[in-house]
This record gives sequence, C-alpha cells and structure tokens, in this order.
Amino acid sequence: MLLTPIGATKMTNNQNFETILTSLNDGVLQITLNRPEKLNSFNAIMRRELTEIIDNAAQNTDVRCLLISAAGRAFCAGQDLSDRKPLQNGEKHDLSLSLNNEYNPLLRKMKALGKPIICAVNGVAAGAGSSLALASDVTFAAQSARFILSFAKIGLAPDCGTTWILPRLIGPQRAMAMSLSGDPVSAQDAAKWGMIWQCVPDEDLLPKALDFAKNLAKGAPNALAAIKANIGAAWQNDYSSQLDLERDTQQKLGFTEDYSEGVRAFGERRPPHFCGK
Ligand code: LHQ
Repeated sequence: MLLTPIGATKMTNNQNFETILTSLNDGVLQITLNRPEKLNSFNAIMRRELTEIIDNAAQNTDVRCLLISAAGRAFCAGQDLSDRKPLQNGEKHDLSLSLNNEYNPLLRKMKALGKPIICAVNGVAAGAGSSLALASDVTFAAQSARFILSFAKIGLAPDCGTTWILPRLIGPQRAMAMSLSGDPVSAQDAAKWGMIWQCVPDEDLLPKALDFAKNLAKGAPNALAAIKANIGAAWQNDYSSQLDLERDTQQKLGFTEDYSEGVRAFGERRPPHFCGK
C-alpha cells in the first residue's frame, strides 16, 4: 500500500530529521518513518531521531497525542540488516549494545510518555517494526498490512519488548507460534486476536487513525496520562493494588480543573474544553 502522509504539504521537518517527517496539527504530532527505499528499517539515525522526537513531545504541551505511521509500501522492516554485516576485522556485532543504548531506552520512553501514542501500520511490520507497533498504545493496521516476527528466520529471538507484550496481548500459544515460525500474521487476524485495535480498509487507515488521535488530543491530558499509566501498571499489579492505584488516581484527577470543566460541560450539554490543569 502506497501512502502519502495526511497533510504532507504541511509536514514540517524544521528539526531537520533525516529519516523521519513530523507535523503538529490540532494537538496531534504526526510522525512518519521516512526511509521507504529501505522499507523504513531502523538504522542508528532513525533510532536516535525517534527517541529525540519522543523526548521533545514529552516537553511540548502543544503535543497532546502522537501518531506514528510510515511512508511507502511498508511500515517498518525492523533492524536495517545492512548495518549488521560482519565487521571488517571479521569480528561480530555485539547486539546487546544497540538494544541497551538505543532500542530499549526508546521503548521505555514510549511507555513512560504521559501521552497516548497511536500507530497506523500501513504495510509489513517485521522484527523491531512489529515491536514498535506493539509498544504503541492503540494500533490500527491497514487490511493489507502483516506482522512478521522475523527474528528466528535470521537466527535471533524476538526482542524490543515483544516477548513481554505479545503473550499478554494474544496469549502464549499464538505468541509462541508467531515467534518460532516467523510466519506472517494478517492485520485481520491481528485485530481478531487483540494484538491491535482495528484493521481497516487501506484507504481509511490514516483518516481513521488521525480522527482517533485528534479526538484524544481534545481529551483531558491528565486523565489520558493516568489511563495509560494505570492500564500499563495493571499487567504487574494484583487486583487489590490496582484498586488502590485507581483510588489514588481518581483522588488526584478529582482535584483538577479539567474534571470540574467536564462535569460543568456535561450539565450545560456542550463539549468540554480541557486545559490540562
Ligand atoms: C531491508 C530490510 C531490512 C535492510 C527489507 N534491512 N533492508 C534489534 C536489535 C539488534 C539486532 C538485531 O535486531 C533487532 C531487531 C530486528 O528487527 S531483527 C529483524 C530484522 N528484520 C528482518 O529480518 C526482516 C527482513 N526483511 C524481510 O523479511 C522482508 O524484506 C519483508 C518481509 C520485510 C518484506 O518482504 P518483501 O515485501 O518481499 O520485500 P523485499 O524482501 O523484496 O525487500 C525490499 C527491499 O527492502 C530489498 O532491497 P532491494 O535493494 O533488493 O530492493 C530488501 O533488501 C530491503 N529490506 N528489509 N530489515
């Protein structure tokens, strides 16, 4: 599926990113992986730039929601394997270095970011490309997209958080079969299994994902941050701790201006205007 990012004419690359396009409209920071000739595979520059974009988004109160997608026919083919050829002296790469120094910090930052990250998977998502989609908070995929845990095909095991997230989303049996075989899973199956939020017709992907993101951008930022944190925490907490966490969260949110505004707007039968306080 060939995609032109929505609002491509408005895309600003004022930070001079080499591998990623960004634009900020209506509170939505649209992030477009832009190495289509390499199927948007991750090289060191793209890892660094994506991390910088997440860092900047954390600081920028104009950014209320993020939307990650990609240019061209693929979403992301994972690690750029041309960077992984044996070194000239015949030595092998220590793969823990890029995981420890680049991928893992990026993924931790995505999870820690107090703003929702929407992902629109426009084509194949392989290896770390699948992991990126899974690490997002809400993932849409085009009907023609597929997810491939291609790690085993090149003699590796899934990384970038996949072995943690995937069994929790789709159960250990499906996660195991996907990981061992490296067989592609269609967007339709991914949606049926709960690996992603929705599979949509190719031409609807960006409009639907953007609509969803724009709606979230109008939401109460503290509430959205709390929802993201609490659903994330639920995977580790027991029931009783989660009840305590919900109580503490609701206490904090109950003191916000946005909660007062939400209740007032409900009474006045008008949309709320949330300010993030
Ligand atoms: C590529 C790539 C690619 C470079 C297609 N790199 N060029 C983390 C940390 C540390 C270490 C290691 O790994 C990781 C995590 C990982 O992500 S490991 C997994 C790495 N990714 C893969 O193994 C996927 C490799 N690619 C594929 O299996 C296929 O290309 C897919 C299924 C993605 C797409 O298949 P097709 O649609 O048939 O396209 P293609 O294979 O013909 O590729 C098109 C071009 O893109 C081709 O280049 P060319 O110059 O011949 O047109 C490929 O060489 C290039 N490409 N993936 N990862």
